Amino acid sequence: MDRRMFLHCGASALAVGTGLLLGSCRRSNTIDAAFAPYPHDPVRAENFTNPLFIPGSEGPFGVLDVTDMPLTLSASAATFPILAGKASPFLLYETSYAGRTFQNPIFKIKRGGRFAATLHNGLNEPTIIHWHGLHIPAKMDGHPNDSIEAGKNYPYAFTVNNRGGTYWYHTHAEHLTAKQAYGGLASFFIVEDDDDLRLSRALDLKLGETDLPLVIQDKRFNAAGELVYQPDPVEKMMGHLGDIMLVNLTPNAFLEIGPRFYRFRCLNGSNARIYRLAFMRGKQPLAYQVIGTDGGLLDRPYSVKEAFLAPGERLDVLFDASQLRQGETVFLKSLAFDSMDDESAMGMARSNGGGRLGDSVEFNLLKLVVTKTAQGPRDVPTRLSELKPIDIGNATERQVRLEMAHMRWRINDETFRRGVFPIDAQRNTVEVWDLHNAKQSMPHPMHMHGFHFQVLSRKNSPAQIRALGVHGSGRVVSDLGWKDTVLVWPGETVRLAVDFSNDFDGDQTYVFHCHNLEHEDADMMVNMRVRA
Ligand SMILES: [Cu+2]
Repeated sequence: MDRRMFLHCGASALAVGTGLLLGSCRRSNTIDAAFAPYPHDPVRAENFTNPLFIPGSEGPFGVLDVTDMPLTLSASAATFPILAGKASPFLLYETSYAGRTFQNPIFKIKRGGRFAATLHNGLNEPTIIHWHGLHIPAKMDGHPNDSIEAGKNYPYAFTVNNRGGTYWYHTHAEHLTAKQAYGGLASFFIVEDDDDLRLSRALDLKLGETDLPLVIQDKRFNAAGELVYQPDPVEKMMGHLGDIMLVNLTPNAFLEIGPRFYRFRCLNGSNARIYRLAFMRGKQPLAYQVIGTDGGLLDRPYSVKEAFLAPGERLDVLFDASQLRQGETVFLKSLAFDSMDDESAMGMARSNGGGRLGDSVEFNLLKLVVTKTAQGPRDVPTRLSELKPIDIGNATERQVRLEMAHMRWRINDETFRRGVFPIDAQRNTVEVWDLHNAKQSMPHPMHMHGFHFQVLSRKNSPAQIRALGVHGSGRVVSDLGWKDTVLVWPGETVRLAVDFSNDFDGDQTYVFHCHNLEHEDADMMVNMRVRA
């Protein structure tokens, strides 16, 4: 028994002894070795027979231009057919406009436009919406303290000054985020600016046709095809993994494409699963170009063959299907990787409804088949946008430790408490943060509300991250550009710069938290106050 195994079993025995955790001391690779096919199993390519759900101009994920157009958004319980048309309990944001109704509308807005919406809580428990990635006053941000009771309304009104890009919105109710987001309360918020329009024109990209938002999620269903969320104590601590992969809520999805460029705006909308995204022609990974991250377009396209995407993060990519023959098939996959969960001191492999699909299994997300013939422009612009580095000349340094103590994940020894401000910053100052993840830990996707940051470097990264470095600073492609969520692996130190400039009235209290939603709900979150 090696040291790590010993830690596992020791910690498990301790956990069982204290009644906090139940389970055995298996390692994740033991579980994966037992992988067996099941209905909708994403490992089997032949299962991919469902047309990908494409956002239209109404209905589920309908695209709604909300520039200067107030609306009412109601969060409510509904049913939604996901598996083979079987109705499943689901939570939806609903709105209507000009005779059209929308469920989980994809909001589209021009940079500088005014957004106004009243959230109506039609659930039987508190909720609130967080506009993930938007630079808006704290009162508009969906702080968990602002959760509203059932039947109540919350007014939102703000100007969207963010760069063009792929943002999103989702529930942020205190201790209920994981359950409600998993249940369905999430969609895209797309901001358009001149850089975006220029790219769309250059490659003749159209939202809903050749420019496709793809929300990637893993979920579990019962035998009746109903969505199930019943995390056990281990999953509450490690994060909840599903075994059926949904892209735009389609299990085993395929998309018919033509020999041209496609823009895929990938959003990891999963509670806890990390994806290692690659486009595979058989066993051959095809290069694709990363053009944007959380906060919009990069300075130029970066050609890669794979990239990690953690919960909350976005990766905007161009895929060139002109390299494929008619009838040829390519899979967007998540490649196998070391989840590093078992570095954690309490060391339980994440169980998974029988342990069918762990991170060391390679599986498919979306099948692309070339059936169309229409070609498109071939010249990807060499310049996409301008990225101004944050001036860190006078920056204040801040150390942020991520670790577990007394069976809880903590940020600088803190868990979330109202009225306590472990991160207290000053408006119009620049800070440089070192996010240190403990060696005995698991990967934590850390999300900052209200402000975007720039990743400066990665140190002590695990080999699977070092191998993907695109700069001497150890950064990987998903670190480039403006970020609101960054994945910090066990033992790693991620250095970032953040500029707290804002012109909002008074002190602003946001949160900084882990976007593994089970971690968030277990209070791996702190108030982040920016004093006026
Ligand atoms: Cu975490």
